[in-house]
Amino acid sequence: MKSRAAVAFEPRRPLEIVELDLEGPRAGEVLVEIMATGICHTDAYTLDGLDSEGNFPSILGHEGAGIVREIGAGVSSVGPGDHVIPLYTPECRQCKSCLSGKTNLCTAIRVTQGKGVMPDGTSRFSYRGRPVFHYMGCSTFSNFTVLPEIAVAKIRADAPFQTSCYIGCGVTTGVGAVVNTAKVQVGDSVAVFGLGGIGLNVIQGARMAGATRIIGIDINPHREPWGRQFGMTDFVDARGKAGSEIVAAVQALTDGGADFTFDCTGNTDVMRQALEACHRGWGESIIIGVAEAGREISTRPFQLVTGRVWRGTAFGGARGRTDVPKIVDWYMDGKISIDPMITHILSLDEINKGFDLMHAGESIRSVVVY
Ligand code: NAD
Ligand code: AHE
Ligand code: ZN
Repeated sequence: MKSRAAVAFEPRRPLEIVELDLEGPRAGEVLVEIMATGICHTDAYTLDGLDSEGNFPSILGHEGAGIVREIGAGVSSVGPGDHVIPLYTPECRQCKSCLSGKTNLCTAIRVTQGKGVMPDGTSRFSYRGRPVFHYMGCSTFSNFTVLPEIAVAKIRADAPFQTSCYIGCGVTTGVGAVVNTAKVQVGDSVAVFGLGGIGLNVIQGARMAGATRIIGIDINPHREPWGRQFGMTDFVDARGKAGSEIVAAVQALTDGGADFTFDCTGNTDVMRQALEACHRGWGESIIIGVAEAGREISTRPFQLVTGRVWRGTAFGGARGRTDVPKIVDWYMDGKISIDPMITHILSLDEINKGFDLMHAGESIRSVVVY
């Protein structure tokens, strides 16, 4: 069949909207009509050539929602007409990681996913007879995509696509980092570095968990009202400040350091600030941001010797097929808010504008509606 898609032919070039060929689902796979997709900073990072797993030409996008249109042999957990969210972190419920109960990082298809192909090693997408790579196992910048059955979460049919797509990455990552990874408790203090599409969800997760002091740090002063809207109690304007000044500002607001800090920037210098801004003896700093290939984190070992913990989280520690439908319920029940964060609705033809808005700091989330 044919599908309209925004193709990343080369790094650092605008996406091109083309009609390409899409093969139907093979055994264990499903064909999904994507109804809406968010644009996450990780898409921009890969398009900018900063991803060590970046494959080109490829169809980016990993924050979608859509409808199953066809299933391959042996598929039993979803059927045509079901509403689903694609999962870049699948949940096979059979691999060592899934069975461990200790992680959401299912390993069933991770190797082929990183190579931009389906689990059988081939791509379903082609353009003018040449294969085009999948991306993060999702490729939601195509109107139709093929996904492994274990990489779709079935969600309720009354959830709007153009907002619930954000649960496919940003919402789950931010809220999940608080509730699943950090396990923030009532009365804790939290500092969030970077108040974009992820950081604001960390803030709303912290408010939901009952954190009393929620500090936001950003180099974009326009993010202050955004943070306050979702529960931030204090703002540190990081413009022109040295890392040590930012750490001192958080320490001053928290009697020595926050119980939990979160990096939502992908900047390794900020990751260090976040670690050093958490409390001596028990503070935990959670890395959410994805840093460009070749970058490394560093700090004095003394920071860890004195009891700070450095951790990371992917997809907010969420087990996709199990947890995503619950997060959709939280949204539909008004426990978490999404609508105000969708600042721009675009057509597929306008998708490059979404990247421009992100880089200019003008959007929280742009969503392409097909
Ligand atoms: P975004 O562009 O919407 O937001 C980034 C924010 O960080 C902006 O508000 C920006 O002004 C701020 N910022 C930039 N440099 C800063 C600095 N030096 N100090 C303080 N603030 C600074 O991006 P996003 O979509 O929120 O994504 C944030 C990061 O999270 C990216 O690195 C993305 O790749 C990553 N991410 C990780 C996961 C995961 O599962 N671990 C999931 C989604 C996104
Ligand atoms: N390909 C990158 C890894 C990027 C990365 O860490 N991705 C996150 C999701 S970001 C969503 O916006 C993730 O899920 N990580 C776990 C995993 O298995 O990739 C690189 O550095 O090579
Ligand atoms: Zn993402």
